[in-house]
Amino acid sequence: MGDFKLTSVEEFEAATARLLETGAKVGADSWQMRVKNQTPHCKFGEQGICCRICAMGPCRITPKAPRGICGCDVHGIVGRNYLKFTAGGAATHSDHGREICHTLHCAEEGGNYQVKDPAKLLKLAKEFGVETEGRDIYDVAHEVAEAGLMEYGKPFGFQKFLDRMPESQKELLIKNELAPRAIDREVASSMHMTHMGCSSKPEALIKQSIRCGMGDGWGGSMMGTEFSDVLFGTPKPIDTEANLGVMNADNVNIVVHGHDPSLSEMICEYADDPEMIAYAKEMGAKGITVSGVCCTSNEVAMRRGVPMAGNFLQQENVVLTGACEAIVVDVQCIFPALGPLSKCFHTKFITTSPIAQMPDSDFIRFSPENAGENAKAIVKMAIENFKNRKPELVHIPDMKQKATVGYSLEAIVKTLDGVTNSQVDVTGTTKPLLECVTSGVLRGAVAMVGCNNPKVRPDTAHIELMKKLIANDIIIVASGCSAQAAARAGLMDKRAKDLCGAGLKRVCELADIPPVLHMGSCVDISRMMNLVAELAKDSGLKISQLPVVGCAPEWMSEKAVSIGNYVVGTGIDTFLGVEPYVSGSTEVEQLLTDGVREWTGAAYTVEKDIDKLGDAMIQRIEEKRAAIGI
Ligand code: MSK
Repeated sequence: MGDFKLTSVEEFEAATARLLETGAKVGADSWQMRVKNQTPHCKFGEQGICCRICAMGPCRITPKAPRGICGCDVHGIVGRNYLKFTAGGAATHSDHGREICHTLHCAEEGGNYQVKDPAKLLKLAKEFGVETEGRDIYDVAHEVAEAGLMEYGKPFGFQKFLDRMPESQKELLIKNELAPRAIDREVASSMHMTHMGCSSKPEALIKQSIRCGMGDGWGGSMMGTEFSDVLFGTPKPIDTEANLGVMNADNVNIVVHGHDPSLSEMICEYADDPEMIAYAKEMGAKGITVSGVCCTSNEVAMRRGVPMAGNFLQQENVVLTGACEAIVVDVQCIFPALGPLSKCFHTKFITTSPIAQMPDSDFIRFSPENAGENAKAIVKMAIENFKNRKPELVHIPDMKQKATVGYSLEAIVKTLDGVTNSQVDVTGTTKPLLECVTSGVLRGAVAMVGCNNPKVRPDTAHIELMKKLIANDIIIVASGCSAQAAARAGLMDKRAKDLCGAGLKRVCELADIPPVLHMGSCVDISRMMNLVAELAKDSGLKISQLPVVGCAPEWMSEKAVSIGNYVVGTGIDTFLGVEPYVSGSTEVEQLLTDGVREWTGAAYTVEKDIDKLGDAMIQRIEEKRAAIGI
């Protein structure tokens, strides 16, 4: 392995401890302190048995009070809470997708936003029935964007992207009333169903939770991904680096954080501008370093190779380095704590979206029309802030790993083409990957996704599970903060092949890939859905028969529940390391861990012990292999 060594969680923690010392010096608050203040958590909330959907309550279910004032029992209350949680997540991802549709609608030749992947645009045009012959590419782009926007409110039919599914899964969903209709309708129906005096039957509430999630995964998120590729390019393998050591003490450091690539792409564009670099030098810096946190980071890493400073629970750490001139955020997963924290340093906390406005921030409203001038203003603001640094507070942990990222579905198909000795013409299909799986060289695949959560020692579950799975010849596709945990540890370095079983190691060598493939941000879990759909179609199997599972071992957000629901709705067994708030209802628990299988072909497993969680996934993969006789 030469000088290659994974970075351990203990090393991550030592770096954080050192940064928290700086924080203590300046009187900064931290999530670690706030977790202590909030522990123990409310038991009613944890079990999902508190109802506050009307003003007769709030009602809490106890042995003495088994029903709320309206008479709703614990199963109805838990089910409603679960559906509301899902609707929050589905609305969030889908609104992100909608913003991207609007951005595409504003794209123009020579404008702030342009079409970077015309081939993908033409493919989408065909799917949406948009005429392309002899038309200007931007006319096509605008009509495709409009067709995408119509998916949010169309009065009839199902989500267009369901046509990408194998017929077997699509039919199963339609039969069980789980096929998503208009995206906004699924969110609105969920809110309607959970209103006082509507649904209290667990089956109905869990079914709608799956359907609402499907509207996200096969609707809003998928549009977020596909239309972003049209605008910013479909990712291809690219080298980058990960962990806090990517920040550079000599440079102006701009950290982008959030989810929407429309902002971060523009910031990167202007940070690379020779005029801006010259200005940074004039201000005493050697250059400009842009790095990222959370999914915005994933977006620009996989398209531009922009380094990843950290994931969700690292967001305060970037400010604690004392070397962050500006942390620029768009939407989702942004701690409001960044405002007061930035005030303890010279850092500018810049919010840009009307969706995510926070106290103690500089609000620079970003829109496709003003993107160029505002991105330039933000970069300038960061440069001019360099002189305000307090050198005695600067400490950037000297830790980073190399990573190869950018494995879109298209890139995976291309990269794995020719790995096998197949005589069949398999170009442009998933057949080489299937052949690796059916021959047993690879035992299967796991989609590792989701956040960090202080309930789990940060990053441990992601990293330990990945190590265990690759040692067992199971290839990983990763996204979101899970992908960043992998990159920071070194699991996206191609040299990590030496940690794999013999089969996966061979595949990594032949295809020249790392064992953990970075598929992008949270909305890009839709790429994984397209991948399994293609695998099922190319193999003639149902999705639920493939030796593939999903896992979110450290999840925390409403979006993660929406994702879990669409992964299960797609027919993929999903393993969680953090309990959803449903333990108060045996009926809801039973439905999620077993009952939904009849409707979708898959179900949830919840296991907090990481080792057992890994064993359970391996066992499920082996069971699926045995069931199809491979
Ligand atoms: S950023 S949703 S903490 S994965 Fe997509 Fe990370 Fe979870 Fe946010």
